Amino acid sequence: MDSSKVVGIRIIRLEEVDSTNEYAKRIALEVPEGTVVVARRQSSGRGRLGRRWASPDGGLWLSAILKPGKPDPRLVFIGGLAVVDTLLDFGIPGGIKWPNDVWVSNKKISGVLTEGKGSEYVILGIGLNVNNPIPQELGESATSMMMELGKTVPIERVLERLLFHLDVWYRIYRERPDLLMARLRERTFILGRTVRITEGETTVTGRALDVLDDGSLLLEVGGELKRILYGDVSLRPV
Ligand code: BT5
Repeated sequence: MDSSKVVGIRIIRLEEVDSTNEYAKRIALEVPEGTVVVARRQSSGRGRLGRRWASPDGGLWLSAILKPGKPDPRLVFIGGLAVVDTLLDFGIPGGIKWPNDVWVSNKKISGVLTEGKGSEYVILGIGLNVNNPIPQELGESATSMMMELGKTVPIERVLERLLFHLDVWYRIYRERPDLLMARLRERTFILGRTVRITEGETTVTGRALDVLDDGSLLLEVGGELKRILYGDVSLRPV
């Protein structure tokens, strides 16, 4: 076994939990870095800003406890890149919608939620639709691996591949963050496109030019350059 492996050194499996992120926060200080919490279903799965994340049986809902020593907005990209690589292992091409979504065929298949406590830990939460039904209220906006492939997918194998890729990307992040950012730019499908970014009450529309080294998005708005640190991106309907 590779002794330098970090993510997935210990896996805590739960039948049901409120949220794997919440569970991970409760144990973060007592467990070694790389511990992963995975649940068959979540009763209160969450997205950003307290939004609901549908987490029925059949999907992959997990949180990895990382201790990188400091908060860093780029940590969320580890999740997105690992999901894209995992999907590719199953023949599904996907792309990252900065900062935290993975999309396939113009639909959301995965979301990443990072939450931290100062320099103590960062929880990297990942939701990936595998064989689970997509709730009606999400309509055409979401997809699953099963829907893309037209057959059920062995979820244990998906978990194994995802943990493998998370471990690889976490190590790349620590040793060569420039390589992480280079791959992120390749995988971010919004670059070059006109996007609308909403953060709270503020909305700005412009052309996404680049993801900068610190993880922020460079936007061209009416001939001016703007750096966006955080927000919800939607592609402008054409
Ligand atoms: C996210 O938030 O995309 C981050 C989702 C993180 C979920 C994981 S599951 C394991 C861990 N434990 C948790 O409690 N959370 C993490 P955001 O960008 O805010 O997107 C939320 C929006 O995605 C919702 O408002 C819905 O529109 C949509 N959505 C909800 N459930 C979905 C699903 N299963 N598949 C696709 N889209 C979904």
